[in-house]
Amino acid sequence: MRILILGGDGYLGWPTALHLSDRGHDVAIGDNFARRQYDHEMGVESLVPIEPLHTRTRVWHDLTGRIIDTFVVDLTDAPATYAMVEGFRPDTIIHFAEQRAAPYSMIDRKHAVYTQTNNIVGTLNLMYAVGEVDRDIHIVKLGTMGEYGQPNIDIEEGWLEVEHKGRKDRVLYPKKPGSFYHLSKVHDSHNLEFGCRIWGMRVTDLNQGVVYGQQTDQTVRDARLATRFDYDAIFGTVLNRFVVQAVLGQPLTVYGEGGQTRGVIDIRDTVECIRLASERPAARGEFRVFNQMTESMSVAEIAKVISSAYPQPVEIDYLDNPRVEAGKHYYNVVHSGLMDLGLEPHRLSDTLITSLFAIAERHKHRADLAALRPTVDWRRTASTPRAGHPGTAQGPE
Ligand code: NAD
Ligand code: USQ
Repeated sequence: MRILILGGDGYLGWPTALHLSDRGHDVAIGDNFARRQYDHEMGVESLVPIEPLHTRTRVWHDLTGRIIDTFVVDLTDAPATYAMVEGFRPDTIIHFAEQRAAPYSMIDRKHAVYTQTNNIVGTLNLMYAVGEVDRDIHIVKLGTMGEYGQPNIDIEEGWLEVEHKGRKDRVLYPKKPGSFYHLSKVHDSHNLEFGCRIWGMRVTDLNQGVVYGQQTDQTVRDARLATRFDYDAIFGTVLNRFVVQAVLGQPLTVYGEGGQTRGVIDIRDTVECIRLASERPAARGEFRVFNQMTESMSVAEIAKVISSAYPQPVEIDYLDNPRVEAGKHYYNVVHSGLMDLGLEPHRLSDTLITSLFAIAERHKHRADLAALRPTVDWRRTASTPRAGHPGTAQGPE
């Protein structure tokens, strides 16, 4: 298949590009390097050094003979987005290309507006490009488990059968997201489902849980193929952060009492889920939703697993929660769709955690302790994300 990976320079997009290229697909990447720009803006860096995209694709070509084309395109630029889709003519587009950090979207008005504009307008431009160029292109869109929030009923895979006053219907599952970032994903889902109804588009919306891990079968072949490993309080996700905190001898930062429960997934399963969804496209007019997670864990449980696996004593700090989110709640998620397509999940294991400790150990000299503490407060309309780094996102307004 010809597969265009938008956001292919990012944490998940890059290893997905390698995974699909390794399977023999013709892969191209589109990215505007916004993610590298946020690092400059916030004064943070991936713990594992990452190469420029042109070096990554050259190294992959030298190792395998396979070519990955690149398009430097901002999805909010409609003509450039159309030209990319028209020029590459993909069978499948995998869309990772959004601002994906909840704390970044909650810094202040400017960052909330930037996040929603970047994500929603980018996706809308992509939908129109597909609508005009070829409606049979299958869009595989990265959504998030956080679209659902933490409802007091079971979370189904995207759709809910409801009976109300004696009548029945099948509706998009009601959403209760917890940040302006997560809200942008809800708006995307609704726009895409509408595209399926009006234009007969083929869409798979992958509601993914929190990803952990850093290596895949392809990225380990050469250090220059490494993907990002974020540990700072804006972009670092919880399990990866706890691993780095343990190795640095810093307390694990549990927000609140840690009863908040999330779906989680190993990065090796992420790339495999994307392959499975791409190779078995949604039908014409179908808005197909999968819950892309393999297990549920509370934050306190994650902290316990990491601290027990680390050979030295690890302290756990229960901080006042800077976010507004349910502390203890019901959480039961249906996630059988990707298993039905053949996913064989990696469960969180001591082996994986030990390998993450080793990666963090190797690069710990690059860590900046000041970047570990949370600075963005959901209850305020403006936070200072970093002393000396007030935040300068240039979002269209
Ligand atoms: P990332 O920030 O590392 O990668 C996103 C990439 O998209 C970056 O390379 C960025 O430069 C690019 N991008 C952003 N806006 C763009 C635009 N307007 N035009 C072109 N390129 C643009 O994020 P990630 O962790 O790899 O996440 C990828 C996707 O998966 C996101 O949509 C995210 O919401 C979703 N997701 C991530 C996780 C996770 O734990 N990392 C979990 C669930 C869902
Ligand atoms: N948390 C802590 N301590 C920390 C960091 C986080 O207790 O040091 C808690 C948060 O309060 C939250 C949970 O851990 O309850 C998850 O936080 P996170 O930062 O790991 O993840 P989140 O903000 O939800 O966002 C990440 C990705 C996002 C993706 C989402 C999947 O950045 O792109 O959409 O995970 S999900 O959580 O299922 O919505």
